[in-house]
Amino acid sequence: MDIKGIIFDLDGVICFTDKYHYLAWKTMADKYRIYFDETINNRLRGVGRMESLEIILERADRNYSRSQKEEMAEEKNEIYKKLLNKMTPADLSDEVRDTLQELRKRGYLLAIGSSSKNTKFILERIGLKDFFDAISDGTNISRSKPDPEVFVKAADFLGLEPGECLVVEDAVSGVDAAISGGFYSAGIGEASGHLHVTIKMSSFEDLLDCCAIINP
Ligand code: B16
Ligand code: MG
Repeated sequence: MDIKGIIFDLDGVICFTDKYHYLAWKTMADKYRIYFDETINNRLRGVGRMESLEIILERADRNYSRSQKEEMAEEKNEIYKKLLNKMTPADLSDEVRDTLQELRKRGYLLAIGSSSKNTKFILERIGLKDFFDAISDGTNISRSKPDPEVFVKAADFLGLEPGECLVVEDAVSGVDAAISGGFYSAGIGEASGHLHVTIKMSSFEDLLDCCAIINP
């Protein structure tokens, strides 16, 4: 393997906005009396906003029109953004900050590959607005993970081929996307249990040892 670039998922890898996604969807689902719990929430990891709403609506006992669905997704996003507003650079762990800085020192190109349309706002809140060499997010894709589009664009923005990049993911849908796009993958959390993930990580700083083994 000759890894030149590392593409990081955002939610669940760089920061823990996943808890805010859950709270926001739960508030929306309760309002419409739709059953929603953490197990259903896990299926939303890495999945785009409207696709996430469709998964939640599997438990609804009525149909909603396109415009009603757009309104529901917007309501969720407003609640989510209020929660994001409370984030500060203290929400970026020392472990993630130090590991990113060390990877940069070692000469890797670093990018974000996130399905979220709120990516730039979140990076600004946690003090990483200008840190990455490229950002590919929900605003520049038309297909959500497990489609590889978000990572293919990230590699393209870095000027690299997929086979020169390692994708770091917490979601099974994200590892599926990386594999189908021809990327190496590193899984953390739920994604570390993926059968075909290239590297299984138990913590973010594991990346330092993994990269030293891959590119000695
Ligand atoms: P937004 P990631 C994903 O981010 C989240 O995991 C997923 O739960 C969310 O629905 C999606 O972003 C869209 O987010 O509503 O902010 O556009 O894991 O790809 O960084
Ligand atoms: Mg994620």
